[in-house]
Amino acid sequence: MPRPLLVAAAAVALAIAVASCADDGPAADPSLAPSPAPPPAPTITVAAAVDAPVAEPVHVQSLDNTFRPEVVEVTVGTEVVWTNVGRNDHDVTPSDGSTTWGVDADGFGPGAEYRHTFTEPGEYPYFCSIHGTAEVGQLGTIIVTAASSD
Ligand SMILES: [Cu+2]
Repeated sequence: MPRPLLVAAAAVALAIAVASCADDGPAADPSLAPSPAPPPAPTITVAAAVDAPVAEPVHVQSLDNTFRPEVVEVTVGTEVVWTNVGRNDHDVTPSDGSTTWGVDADGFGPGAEYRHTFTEPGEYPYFCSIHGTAEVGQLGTIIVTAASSD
């Protein structure tokens, strides 16, 4: 093999090697390297805001044979809890015939509890049908007022 050809071949090989070496530039460019994904933002769960502080329940005792206190005033959304602290069965019967609240004697024996939350302002008279009528005897009234704005 003539010597000049060998030198030329070596030069070509060297040129290829240099070119291929220079060609790997883009991969080495740090600006093109994929950046690690940012950590996900922490999820913060906030409890639903409550419009007004939750009022404590208001208690009415059923004695033999009165409701005490006989008249109770609460704001809308306040739970009323009747407790039969007597020795006899009683009931809570809405005087206007409403069936959306009240409890009969089967559910309101001695020691029993009945709870109701009034959602509309108004006067809610009631009685015990065992020991009274809507006009006389074991009577009570729940007066529900609009929620205070503070
Ligand atoms: Cu009664």
